[in-house]
Amino acid sequence: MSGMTSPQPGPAALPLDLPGYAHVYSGKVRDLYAPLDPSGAPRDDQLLLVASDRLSAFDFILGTPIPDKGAVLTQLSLWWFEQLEDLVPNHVVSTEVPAEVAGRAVLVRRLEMLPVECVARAYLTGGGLREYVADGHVSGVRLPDGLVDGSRLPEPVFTPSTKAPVGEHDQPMSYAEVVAAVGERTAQRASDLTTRILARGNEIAAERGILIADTKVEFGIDGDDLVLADEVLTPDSSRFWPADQWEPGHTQPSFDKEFVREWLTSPASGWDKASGEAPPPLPDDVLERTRAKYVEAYERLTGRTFSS
Ligand code: Q0N
Repeated sequence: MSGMTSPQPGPAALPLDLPGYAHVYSGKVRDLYAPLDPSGAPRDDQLLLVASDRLSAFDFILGTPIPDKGAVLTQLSLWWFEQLEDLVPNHVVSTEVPAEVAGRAVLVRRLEMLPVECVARAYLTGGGLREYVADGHVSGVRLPDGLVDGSRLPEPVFTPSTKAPVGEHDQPMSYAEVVAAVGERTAQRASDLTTRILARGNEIAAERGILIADTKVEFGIDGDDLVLADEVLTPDSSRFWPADQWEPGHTQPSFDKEFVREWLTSPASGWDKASGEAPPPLPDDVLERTRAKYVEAYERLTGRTFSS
């Protein structure tokens, strides 16, 4: 399946016209802009990271944006950066951003990014479960016998993957491949930090009724330091599960996408995910209930009220 493309490989939306910024990159959900210096040239030391309201489901970017999703995830990520400050430095420079992207953008330090998606798993599901079923290991780590979909692992495991271009899927990397890409010392620090970020995240989230099954983080290098970049411990970068519904042995409901997945796979949507066709627009009630789940995750985790 390597190199197989998704139905929507290209940018999902036109870049914004932000005065004082030049568009540099669009991912599935986030866009990057470079601030322009007084001469009009793009600065090489900073980026504006803008979170959109786009939602991906079944490998499609849905045509219906979720109101406030970009702001909720940006505010959640900023809160996590603070909770993690004693563990790892982060790329945030300022939350003073253009009015058009208020609340959903951050000015960040431009770093030399590691060419590795740093993933850690605290519970077994998805690709990790498939590896375990095949030979009892995930990412080279032997796990106990008898684990099932949703089982909690004895401790978080580092399961790195490649950074695939938009439209392709990340592929698992062995630890040896990470070492070959970034060197032994950086690989060891990235592995250690990634598992500690997930462990800290779960200590905090468990008190608030949320389990974080796994997470993907990105690091950049600044001199001798590894710096946490991108977004951290959001529902887009992590699998959030409602703790009170956790029941190993089957696929766990997703904290945020449950209503979307349920509706898209129900006869009511008239959509067949095997058809290759784009999913239909979401009905208002599914949209509103999904927005409410993002806000609920933010409010439960942070103890703050979300205001748009
Ligand atoms: C960053 N991307 C693009 C290439 C593009 N702080 C940062 N400094 C430098 N770069 C980035 C950040 C952040 N955050 C660049 N995303 C984040 C995404 N990659 C994807 C793979 O292809």
